[in-house]
Amino acid sequence: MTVESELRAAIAAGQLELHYQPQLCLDDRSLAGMEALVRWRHPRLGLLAPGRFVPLAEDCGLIWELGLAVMDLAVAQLAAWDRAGLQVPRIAVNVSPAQLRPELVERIVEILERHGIDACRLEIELTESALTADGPAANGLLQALRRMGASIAIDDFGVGYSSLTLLRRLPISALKIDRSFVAELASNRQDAAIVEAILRMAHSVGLRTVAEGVEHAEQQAALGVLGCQEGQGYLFARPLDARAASAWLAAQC
Ligand code: G
Ligand code: G
Ligand code: MN
Ligand code: NA
Repeated sequence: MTVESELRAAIAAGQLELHYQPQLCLDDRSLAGMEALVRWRHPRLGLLAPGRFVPLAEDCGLIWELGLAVMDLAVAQLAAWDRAGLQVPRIAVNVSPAQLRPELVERIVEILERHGIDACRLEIELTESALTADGPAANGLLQALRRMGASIAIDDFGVGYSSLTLLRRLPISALKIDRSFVAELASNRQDAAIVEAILRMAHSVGLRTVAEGVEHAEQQAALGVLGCQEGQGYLFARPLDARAASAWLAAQC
């Protein structure tokens, strides 16, 4: 079997699973949302990280099916947490450039309705490359997602191109500052200056800010001083499987 047909069969067989990483409000450590991160529970190779199969799915066109499976699992998990009385304001789902087809909006609406989840609790994470590759077409689709009620975050912000143009042109709700800028935030004055500039710019145009890769209390403190609203990283929690994420949530209450 080729890897492609193996992945196609794996999606159908339910071998994809999601892990979840909390995103916290930095002022009071309350939960802002959970980011869903896909893994492939491979029968022989064990648990595979997205880097092992997402690029392949993008190349062979399977990313459409994979993306819908991920969206369904993520929204279903949010509904399950609701039923369990575990409060999760928002679920963030990564979406690849190749998923930005017009039908995406109706498919997401169908998934949300089937699970009884309001669109305002869905955040779609897109990389800058997703937005630069296909400017005008992506813009129309993003407008439709916003009208539907979902929010849109730019992932890995700062490592791509034409960041400032994107902010002006596209209906973005939030910026996720790439973890490479956060890594030495507390010790490198240049990185601190870059993060400060990103935050000032983002807030001045009304964008919410999320810092990625927060690993140390010093980073959290520096981000708090600079006014970053949310943080995500090993300091708070690693990506957790559904069971561990539910236990983590239960421990927060
Ligand atoms: O979980 P991990 O740290 O291995 O994630 C690595 C990368 O894989 C992340 O940067 C994320 O953007 C990407 N990724 C994770 N889950 C998904 C997904 O469901 N769809 C897409 N397109 N990318 C994902
Ligand atoms: O979508 P994105 O590329 O941002 O996916 C998040 C990735 O970052 C996941 O692969 C996750 O495992 C990883 N990650 C999450 N928190 C941390 C952290 O604190 N430090 C580092 N180095 N990686 C992290
Ligand atoms: Mn992401
Ligand atoms: Na990221």
